[in-house]
Amino acid sequence: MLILHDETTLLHDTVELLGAKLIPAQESPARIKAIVDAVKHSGNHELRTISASEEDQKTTIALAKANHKPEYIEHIQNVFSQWLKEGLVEAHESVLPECFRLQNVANAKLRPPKDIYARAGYYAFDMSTGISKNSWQSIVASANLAVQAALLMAEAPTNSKNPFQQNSPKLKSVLALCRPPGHHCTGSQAGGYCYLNNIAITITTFRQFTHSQRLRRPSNPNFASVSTLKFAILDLDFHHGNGTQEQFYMDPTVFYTSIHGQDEFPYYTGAASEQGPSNSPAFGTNLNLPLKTGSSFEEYLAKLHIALSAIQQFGADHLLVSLGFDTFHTDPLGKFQIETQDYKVMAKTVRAMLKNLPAVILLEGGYVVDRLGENLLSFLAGWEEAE
Ligand code: OKS
Ligand code: ZN
Repeated sequence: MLILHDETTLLHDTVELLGAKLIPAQESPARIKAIVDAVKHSGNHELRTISASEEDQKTTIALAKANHKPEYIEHIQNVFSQWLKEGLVEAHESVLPECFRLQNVANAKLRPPKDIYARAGYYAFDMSTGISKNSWQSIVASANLAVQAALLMAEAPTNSKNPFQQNSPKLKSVLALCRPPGHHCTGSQAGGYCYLNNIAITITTFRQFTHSQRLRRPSNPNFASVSTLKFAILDLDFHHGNGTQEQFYMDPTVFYTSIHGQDEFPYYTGAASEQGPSNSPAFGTNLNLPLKTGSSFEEYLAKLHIALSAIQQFGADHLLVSLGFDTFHTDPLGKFQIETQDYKVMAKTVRAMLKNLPAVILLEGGYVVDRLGENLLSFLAGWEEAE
């Protein structure tokens, strides 16, 4: 497997609220270090360590603006230095929200507070998304890994019978070691350790840079006959990807399916009833498969088959995987009974059922740091066995 990594993703280092205590965030730099060490040690994969140039950073931020409000992006980028200047935070500390956005306020136009202290709560929905001195650099580096993964795959053959792509090199899959993760944050709120939606940014990149998309301009005589790219998102993290679901809820060209802990974080989304807007072409392009606390791998596999059949039926051009290892049986933030060898079966099942789909795999959660490496290697072994 080609694996993309950027050392800048290690800089983000923050705290979160757990019960009554502030603790070092469980989404830590050590997670990526452990994975990189294991990958290097195995010698089985091509680890490509990249560094986002200024040009890459600009492109990534421009692509992020298709999925997030510009003022939200500006806030995430600048809040730490603004708080530092005002003496609200020390250099080694993190920005955390105080007062969250009110919902359904009658007769009031909801707008960002003028107070920079208050604004942290306007642009977040929980207290697990602290912002440290170098967080922004890591957030952009993480999203850039997603962009670079998409750019590599945009050159690869797709199902769209694009004449331009027939002689392109065949890259079937790529894994990006994104950190921070992305599937929880919405267009204007950080949450669940997520700041920019890496999956959404991948899709924007494909739409912008795939050759077939250029064919879709009305000036092209083949315009009407060239179909729109379709994407399938398979969210294997323990938690429901509320941010990703929201980004594509109205979009009939993107199918989102997720297997996740029922009634777990982020608590308000992830029900099977969320199928897309009724009476719209996007109805049926959202498939939530919640699983009870303590579910076994057999129960997980049954849901996985449902998700994969639905993706087959949808007929996507690209597969995007939100890969989390917080489904592991000892994970502090997950409650499934999944073990290391199960990830091999899981990945093999996915790849066997979706063999022809070019795939971008992005890292999301997983917090048992000293088992992350072996769990990822197990997943990749199964994936490559079926590829
Ligand atoms: C407690 C932790 C809240 C975030 C849990 C979910 C993070 C995750 N403050 N999402 O996929 O792994
Ligand atoms: Zn998770």
